[in-house]
Amino acid sequence: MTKSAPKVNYLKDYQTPAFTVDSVFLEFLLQPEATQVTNRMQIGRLRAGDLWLDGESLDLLSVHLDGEDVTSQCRVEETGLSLSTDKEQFELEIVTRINPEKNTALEGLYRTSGNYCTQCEAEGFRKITYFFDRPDVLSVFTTKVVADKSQNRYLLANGNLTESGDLPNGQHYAVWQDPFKKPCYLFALVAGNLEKISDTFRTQDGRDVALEIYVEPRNIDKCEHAMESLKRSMAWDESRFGLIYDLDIYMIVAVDDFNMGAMENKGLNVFNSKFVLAKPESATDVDYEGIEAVIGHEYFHNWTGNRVTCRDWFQLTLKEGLTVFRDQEFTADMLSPAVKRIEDVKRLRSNQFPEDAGPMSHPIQPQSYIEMNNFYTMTVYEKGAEVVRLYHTLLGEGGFRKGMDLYFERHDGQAVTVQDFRNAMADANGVDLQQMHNWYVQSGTPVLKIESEYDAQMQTLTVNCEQSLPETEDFKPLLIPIGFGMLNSEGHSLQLQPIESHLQTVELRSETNAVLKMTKAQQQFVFNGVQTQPILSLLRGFSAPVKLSYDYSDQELALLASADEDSFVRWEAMQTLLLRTVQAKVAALKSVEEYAVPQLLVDTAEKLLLDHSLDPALVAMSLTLPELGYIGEQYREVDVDAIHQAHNWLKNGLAQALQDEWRNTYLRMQDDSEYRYDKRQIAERMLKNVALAYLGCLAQHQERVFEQYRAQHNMTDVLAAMKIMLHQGHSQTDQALQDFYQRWRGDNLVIDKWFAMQAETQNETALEKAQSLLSHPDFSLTNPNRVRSLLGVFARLNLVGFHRADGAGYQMVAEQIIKVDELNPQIAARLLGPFTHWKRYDAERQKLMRAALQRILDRDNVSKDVYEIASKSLA
Ligand code: 0A1
Ligand code: ZN
Repeated sequence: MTKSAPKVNYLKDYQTPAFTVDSVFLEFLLQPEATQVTNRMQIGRLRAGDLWLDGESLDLLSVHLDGEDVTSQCRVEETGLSLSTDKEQFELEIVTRINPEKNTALEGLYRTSGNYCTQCEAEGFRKITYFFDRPDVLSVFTTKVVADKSQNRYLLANGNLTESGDLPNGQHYAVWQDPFKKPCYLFALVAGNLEKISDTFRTQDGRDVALEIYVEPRNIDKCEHAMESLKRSMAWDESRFGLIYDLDIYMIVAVDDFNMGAMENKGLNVFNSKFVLAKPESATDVDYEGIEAVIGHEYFHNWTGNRVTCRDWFQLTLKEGLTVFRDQEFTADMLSPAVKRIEDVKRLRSNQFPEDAGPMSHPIQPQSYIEMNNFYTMTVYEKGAEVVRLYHTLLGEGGFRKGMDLYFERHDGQAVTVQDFRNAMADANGVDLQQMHNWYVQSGTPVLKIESEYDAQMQTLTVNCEQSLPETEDFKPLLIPIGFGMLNSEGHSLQLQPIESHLQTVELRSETNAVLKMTKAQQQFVFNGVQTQPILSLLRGFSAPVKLSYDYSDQELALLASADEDSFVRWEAMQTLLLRTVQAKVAALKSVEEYAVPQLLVDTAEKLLLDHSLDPALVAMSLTLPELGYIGEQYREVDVDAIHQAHNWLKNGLAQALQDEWRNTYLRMQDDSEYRYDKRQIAERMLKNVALAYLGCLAQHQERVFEQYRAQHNMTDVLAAMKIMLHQGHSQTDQALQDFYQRWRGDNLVIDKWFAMQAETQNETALEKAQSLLSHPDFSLTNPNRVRSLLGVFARLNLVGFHRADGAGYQMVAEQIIKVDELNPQIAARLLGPFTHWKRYDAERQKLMRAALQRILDRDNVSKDVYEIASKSLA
């Protein structure tokens, strides 16, 4: 908490550590309000100078240097402790006291549902004890946990259990040893009355690893999918990357109060329960997929993050971009690569692109930060993963694997930089990847402008490409692989023949599929033997995180949507047609022009619905209207009401025009068999529920929606039906909402959905609804999931309610952010997101949004987290 402007940290100021901590012994005497932590470190000197240890909100009890009491010689400041010594090698023992019960920021050691747990990334360890809280200080940790036995059946920490037993006064203890050196951000401790499910995994090299998932007793029936996901992750990392698990035990703990998704602490992952607990009645397909992905993500960190870690926090994308790429590939292999790719592109475009166009825009390797927690962003994670994917696209699966192997060979046990990763990729393949550096240091979404010229006489096609970064002077060209193909007017792929001099820059992946390697600001690619004017298929597979600008006609898009060999391009073409239609309607609403849904759009949609050879998931995604936020992105000034109106208009229009097809599709996709999490069932449910959403627009099909709710077949179908009822304002909505609440009260994750679906519903009373939910007995400002379900969803997705013209939406959210900031700054800072885009709205709304930001900022006790985001957005 601070009044004067807080300190800024710069990458350029990086200095290697002055000391090493070879080993550390920690002892925790757990008490809810007064936990005593003894920290005994074996320290070695690397450079001359005083000792500085990071520490925050700690009660210092004593300090001993090689057994001598030096407590009074320590200078204790708000952010740490310093001590003068010129010893080369010494033991330092520090005893502190902390209060886990009062810790509502959920960083360091805190309590959740009466249990103890920790969160140390990025800089939480300093709230547990004084330490070198930086990722390039790696130590061997031994942890002894002592606690009351009746309240804490399990005592867990990183590594292998080496000792345990009973103590007097109803206490017991456990000692855990982690043989692998690690930075303190990977430390974890958990204690409490949990229950576990156990399994084993036999590694490729024949070792049996014990797998354990710990949850609150009431959730013990919801762990199976997480356990299966873990085993699949372990097998996948062995087969795809040759990476084998290294300890004898792997533990996962699910907690209800967690700031993020999950945390990869060595051998003891702590998870937001949202990414562990599932059963068909209470979790959707999206939840199941999320669990598999996050379990995979944290598991994959064991190598990309833990065995090889980051030198400093500016390198965060080294572990996160790479691990997200790995979890994306894992999900793609488990389900459908085509579907997964589209899901990831949607996520990137609706979340990362806006971030990169707003005041918090930063490169995947940021150059400075005030509060590191603010940089766990879509940019560092998702754009970072796209950049890792570029290496994969450029080098191919085999080349990428060679690079990974060399990376581990060189850097196992080290704390390294993104440059080290790039060097491994380059050296393993004997190629120069220096230009990739430009992706790490420039922010903003690049624009790739393409024009083509067909010369009928010469039968050549020239593709002119130009890249730029809006608002970046002195822009350095990026290495951009462009997935490329050509179709004739019947939709058949054409053979690609690059001219002789372009054989280096056009890499043929098959006869009809190429990657154009763009390295210059402007570049030409020329093809021979093109007999008719072709239709271009561009950026296949979304081969780079750019905005493509190419002047397609509607007819070309319609053809691509049904005929291209690349599923991303097919999806994209259909989405562009839908987007154009909404945009045309928005324009028409502002004039007095009439505008009808174009027949070409209806025909193309119909064609997709009638082509039963297509993957239902791809049809479903193609025919889902672009999100309001994404549509808004296309405008310099967002007209919320017009976009909302045009969106509904198109949905109704398509519902009417294709009623029979929607009904037939709905019936064709119905399946009464038992719920399974598999590719086919997921795809069919997806298409069925898209069809139902269109049918829900039509009065004569209302009953069908309620019927699906009543059938209670599984949560995917129940939730889909409820959202349709809410969106359309069906007469049975209140009845269903009440029924849903009664059925699920007490199940936190399902009640989160109940809050979220109401917070998301856009109508004239949206704000009043959100306000009334704030005083619902189940609402809580201290539980991050609940805060996100109501306030996060409302501010981000309820454009109509949040952006109400009178500013009441802004006011409500601002008031709550102020309250949250006093409890949990990290969560408060994340809620600010929607306010930061104030420049995109009309003058009156801009004024109101800025006023709200100012009010949030102008408080004596504003946190650094909130200060950084609010001040940067107002600047
Ligand atoms: N490393 C985790 C994400 C994470 C980051 C910060 C946290 O608290 C501030 C918690 C988790 C991951 O990528 O999964
Ligand atoms: Zn991660």
